[in-house]
Amino acid sequence: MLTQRRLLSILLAVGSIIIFITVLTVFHDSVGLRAHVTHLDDIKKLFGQKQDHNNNSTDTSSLNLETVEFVDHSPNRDPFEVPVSEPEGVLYRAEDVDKRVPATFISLVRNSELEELLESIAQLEAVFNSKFNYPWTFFNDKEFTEEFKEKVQAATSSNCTFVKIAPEDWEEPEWIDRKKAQKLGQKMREDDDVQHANEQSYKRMCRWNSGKFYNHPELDKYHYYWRVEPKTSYFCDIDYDVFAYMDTNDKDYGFVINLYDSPQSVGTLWPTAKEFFQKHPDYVHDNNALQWVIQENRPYHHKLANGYSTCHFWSNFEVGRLDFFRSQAYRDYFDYLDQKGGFFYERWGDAPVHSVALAMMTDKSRIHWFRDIGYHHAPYFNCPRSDKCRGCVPGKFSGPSLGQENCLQEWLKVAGTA
Ligand SMILES: Nc1nc2c(ncn2[C@@H]2O[C@H](COP(=O)(O)OP(=O)(O)OP(=O)(O)O)[C@@H](O)[C@H]2O)c(=O)[nH]1
Ligand SMILES: [Mg+2]
Repeated sequence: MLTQRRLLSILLAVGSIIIFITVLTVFHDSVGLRAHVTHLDDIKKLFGQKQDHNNNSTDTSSLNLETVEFVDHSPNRDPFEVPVSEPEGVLYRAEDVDKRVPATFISLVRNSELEELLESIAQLEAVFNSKFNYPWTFFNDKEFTEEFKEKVQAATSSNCTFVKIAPEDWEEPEWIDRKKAQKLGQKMREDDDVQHANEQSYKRMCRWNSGKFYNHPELDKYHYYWRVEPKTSYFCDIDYDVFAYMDTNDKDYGFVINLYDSPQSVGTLWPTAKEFFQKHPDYVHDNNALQWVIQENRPYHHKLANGYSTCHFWSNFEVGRLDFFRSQAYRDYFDYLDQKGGFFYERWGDAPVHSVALAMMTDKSRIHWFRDIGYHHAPYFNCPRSDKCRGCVPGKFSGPSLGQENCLQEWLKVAGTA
């Protein structure tokens, strides 16, 4: 009897343990499931979407790119009034030869701009590159002349490479109606006074800078580029390796000037980009700078550009990580825009095209304002308050009538000063 009772108690105890373990497992699973669902909910809230990974199509009708909540990171003081020094963190110097990264200056330039280009090269060599010896790569849709090559090579002790762009990378793709493009460009120039709108070569230049340069085999060996134009000035000594700074700090892009664009030139750029991001919400970065893209401080711009602030990084200066542009995401983005024809039927500039992509597809902390690099391309300046600079007025952005074109405050509001 005693033995039977003991057996019964043992069975009861074992049963209880089994029930306890089963309950615990179900509870654990349900907690796990809840966490998972919450995570999905968060993602959906962020993108306002339903994803179907099985057939690779995405119902994104409610992807919200119209409004965004953001934390205001505006600096306390006008950044143009603040003394400027080198960026924080580890900086590599001329003597750190083993810290050089694969990088090149690039310049798309015409033979006729030789003298103005030599000016730019001389200044950049003086303030930076005579210390670091990064190579130069020059691109042209025509053959460079011997005189051009000789004089340019004589302006630097670094290696220079001269590249002729293939016609298929330069000219209109076959789906573009050139007559229509010419007509629309003429109209945009006459009716809206959009500069260069009637110039075929300008539009080709913008398209090449938007979607072609990074694919050129001559750049395959490089990770970073620094774009240089003729008729530009560099006012400040740069005593650290800018490319190594980009690399060490995981930066995708560096700019000096942040501007509003001519809204007529990009009338359908943002609606087209939005369409693209609706189709590829997975390309939209969580820590994006959407607010900078859609802010409405200049209602006229916002209206004519159909919801785009027109703010952009002025791309005649840019230091960029080539793999950002070589990524599948950027390639898909460019191809989508290219198919829509806006490089020729409007006058989409490479600056807003790069800028919208960067704002949406990378972490905004990977975009750096080189506040310490003094720069001028008419009619705008970046002139730091620093004893490393000379030849420009500290804090000056432009002549008096163009101050409203500065969008830097809007960028800093969204991204801070890092
Ligand atoms: N090879 C070549 N280079 C070009 C052509 N069009 C423009 N570029 C170059 O592309 C860059 C941008 O052209 P710019 O004419 O300076 O354009 P922008 O800066 O918007 O206009 P500006 O205010 O006049 O300087 C410059 O480095 C030019 O030399 C072209 O048809 N062929
Ligand atoms: Mg220029």
